[in-house]
Amino acid sequence: MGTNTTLEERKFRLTPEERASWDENGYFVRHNVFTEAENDLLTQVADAIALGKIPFPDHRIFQNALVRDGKVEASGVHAMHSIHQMNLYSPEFLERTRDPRLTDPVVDILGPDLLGLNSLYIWKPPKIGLGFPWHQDRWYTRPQFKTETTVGTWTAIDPSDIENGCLYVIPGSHKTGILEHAELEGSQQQEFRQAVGAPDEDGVAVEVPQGSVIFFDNRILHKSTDNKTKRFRRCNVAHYLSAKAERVHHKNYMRPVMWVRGKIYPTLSDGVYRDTLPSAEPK
Ligand SMILES: O=C(O)CCC(=O)C(=O)O
Repeated sequence: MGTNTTLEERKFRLTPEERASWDENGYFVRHNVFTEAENDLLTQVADAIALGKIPFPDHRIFQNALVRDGKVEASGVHAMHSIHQMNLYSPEFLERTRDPRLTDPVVDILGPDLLGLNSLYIWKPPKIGLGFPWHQDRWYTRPQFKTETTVGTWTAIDPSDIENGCLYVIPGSHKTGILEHAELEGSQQQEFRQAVGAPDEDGVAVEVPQGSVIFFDNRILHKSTDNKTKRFRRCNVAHYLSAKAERVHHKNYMRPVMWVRGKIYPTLSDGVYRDTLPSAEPK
């Protein structure tokens, strides 16, 4: 599928109802966006990486914390938690990140020139898959890019419900600022910190069938719960940034960004991966 459609050609643009939900709540949901076969392709790639059949940098692969800490025994994909930066190394994930079914609506929010920030595959395996604490993704990118917001897309690879650990959001929390985020305690996935003072009672479960996409403002408070079922709860999360955002240089780490569609501007041209998959990351 083409990735550089003109503004007029954008078949998957926002509807007025989605725009209203975006402005008011900070998210909206689209159903039947991807077929099971399309999502199976992503699962095959992710599973092959997890099983060591496709090379991938170790530091981007995370095991389930209970397995990692020796609290439960599990192997293969049942022992997995997530992989980060899939679109830097996998053509299949890069194509998904550039798919207009994800990017057309994002253009209405961020403008025509888009970069990809992170692309994750999350397994949340049966019985041991752990939830994520309340957090705001923007808390992580705020020191690195000058821009109002970034946009996340959360694609359900499996049906996602309260029992297997669906996403929860606090509608409207994208308007109330970025909270402090504190370290987690105990045996949990350590990749996310916890937003301090998030009002748990305001959380709304966003249950979705396979193939649905949740588009969310990266300032929205969101979390997910543990998987208590015998089913997997897998998803692909792709984040987008306006190419007009300015990079704040950090001496130790530059978050890699990937060209998605439209133009690249000098403020960010530094370290943007464009047409080919890189073999190494910028220093
Ligand atoms: O998929 C989940 O359970 C949570 C993912 C999430 O919160 C994130 O990627 O920011």
